[in-house]
Amino acid sequence: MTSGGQRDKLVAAKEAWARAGRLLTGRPDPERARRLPPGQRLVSNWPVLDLGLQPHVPTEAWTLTLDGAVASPTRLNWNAFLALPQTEDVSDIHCVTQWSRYDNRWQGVPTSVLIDLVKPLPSAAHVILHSYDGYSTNVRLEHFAGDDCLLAHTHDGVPIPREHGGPVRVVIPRFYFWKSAKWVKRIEFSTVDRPGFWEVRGYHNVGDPWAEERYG
Ligand SMILES: Nc1nc2c(c(=O)[nH]1)N[C@H]1C(S)=C(S)[C@@H](COP(=O)(O)O)O[C@H]1N2
Ligand SMILES: [Mo]
Repeated sequence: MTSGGQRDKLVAAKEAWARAGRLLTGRPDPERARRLPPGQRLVSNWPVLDLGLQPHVPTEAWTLTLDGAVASPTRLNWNAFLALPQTEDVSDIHCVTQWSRYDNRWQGVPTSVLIDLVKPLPSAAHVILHSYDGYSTNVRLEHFAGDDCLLAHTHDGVPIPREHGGPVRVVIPRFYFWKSAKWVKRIEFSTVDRPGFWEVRGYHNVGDPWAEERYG
């Protein structure tokens, strides 16, 4: 476990990257002609990135709250979550710190199922994801609803390990991986946008890897 001092250093280093515009190539790929976005390099391992805190959330104690600008706010426990329709999706990971990892096979509940469950109000245009470690990140509702987006409990056939966000993490493949909240505990639907942990520290509000939306 990382100490508070190490954690502050890590966060400060990443903020400095944003100020310096590190890793920007100036050659975006808006047509997504290449599978690997500009400035990324392919890895075969799976790096762990967090704030130095990996919460332990046993499935018996796990709940997911869905609230905010919705008609039917709800809270799911583990069994209720597993009873929802499940999906499988294979996608690539692109982390803003430059690594990409291809062909991740995720299993879990499609975000579209959760959206149908709570029925966002017509005014709800944003989703704020809150996690058990105090992390948060924001995404537009239309992007969160993408057909490759899910709340995953399984990766490549095994339960997502604690360091990678188990028991349940968000997966939003079209954006840099900081948008994919690990250890998710609350999905807040909102009429107003609210930048999350990295977004207030110099990282882009949207985060499209092919547009090199690393910072902004
Ligand atoms: N709850 C939470 N989610 C998080 C983070 C975090 O610190 N806490 N880090 C983000 C960042 S910056 C990245 S790159 C990915 C890393 O996921 P991984 O450790 O499974 O590779 O998780 C994202 N989701
Ligand atoms: Mo990241």
